[in-house]
Amino acid sequence: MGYRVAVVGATGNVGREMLNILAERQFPTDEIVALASRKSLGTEVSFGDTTLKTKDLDTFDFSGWDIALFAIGSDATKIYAPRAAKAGCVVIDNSSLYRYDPAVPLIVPEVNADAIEGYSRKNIIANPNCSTAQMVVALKPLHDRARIKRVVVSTYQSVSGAGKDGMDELWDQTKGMYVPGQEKEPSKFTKQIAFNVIPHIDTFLEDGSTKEEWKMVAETKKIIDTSILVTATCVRVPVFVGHSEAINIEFEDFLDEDEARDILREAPGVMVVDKREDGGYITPVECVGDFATFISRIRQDSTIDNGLNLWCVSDNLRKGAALNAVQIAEVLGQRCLKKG
Ligand code: 11C
Repeated sequence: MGYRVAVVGATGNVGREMLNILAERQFPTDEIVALASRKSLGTEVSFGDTTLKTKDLDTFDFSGWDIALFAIGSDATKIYAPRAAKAGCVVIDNSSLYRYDPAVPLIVPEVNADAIEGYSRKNIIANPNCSTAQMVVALKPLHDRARIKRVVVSTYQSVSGAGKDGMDELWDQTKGMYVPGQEKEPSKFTKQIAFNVIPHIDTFLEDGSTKEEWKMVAETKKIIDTSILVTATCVRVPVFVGHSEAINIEFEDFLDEDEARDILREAPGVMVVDKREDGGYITPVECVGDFATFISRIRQDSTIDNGLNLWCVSDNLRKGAALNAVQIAEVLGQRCLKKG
């Protein structure tokens, strides 16, 4: 006995990963449907050893379906998520549309699973931005021990965060560097991404920060603790999958680097790889396809009284999106829903 599950946006980077992870983790499904926009109708997507043909989201009736994992943009989510929720299907939404709504829980299961109880107010649960998800997994156990005052984070975000078009642009532009006549001008990104880095993700805000940076601030507060101050610089790098973050943390209480390492070794969802030698740390290519948030380079920041630095890497399509959504579905199943 299991649930009737819909994956909405099943042909995109995140939708495909959702199907992979539901199958990998043997999520209890009685029935699964892959939904997409009309232009992708009939496209085949994998679910474990089987293949699903996508159906039309626009005409789909969510009545009798238990859970819908949404991986479409905010504009389309605004139309279809309320429709599903109203039909009694719990929406787990990967867009930013509902994240800051006080009536919608924003969940990272390792950090604030208890907040899921609030889902019934709208029948919607929000999934955080990928850069936030991996960071809060690392921060929460340290906050519980020594109370975080302030976080300074710089991100190194892969092009898959910008969808398949972002990946294609990096691939085509890189090839175009070597093949005369195949040069590719930037279109998805604002500047050349091949052999370059771009300090700009999402739109600019009035204070000079970007929306991506603002999301890391607002979401960390909502998920862990409103008192934590966060300042972020988000940067796109020519990596296909895997976001990296250099995180500087200032605590209220002193936290020794060895104790921090021990705490993180025990923390759910975290894998510590931290040897002070060549290669004794994790890089994005090594995290692809993995469930964990990897922490390396844990060290004291001697420029302040209670400071630590660390390096945090995770598969942005997994912990940053699809895995976190499936983990939310697991918690929902265990705590809130009856199996069909
Ligand atoms: C990126 N983090 O890497 C973004 C993608 O708010 O869910 C996810 C945007 C979001 O471009």
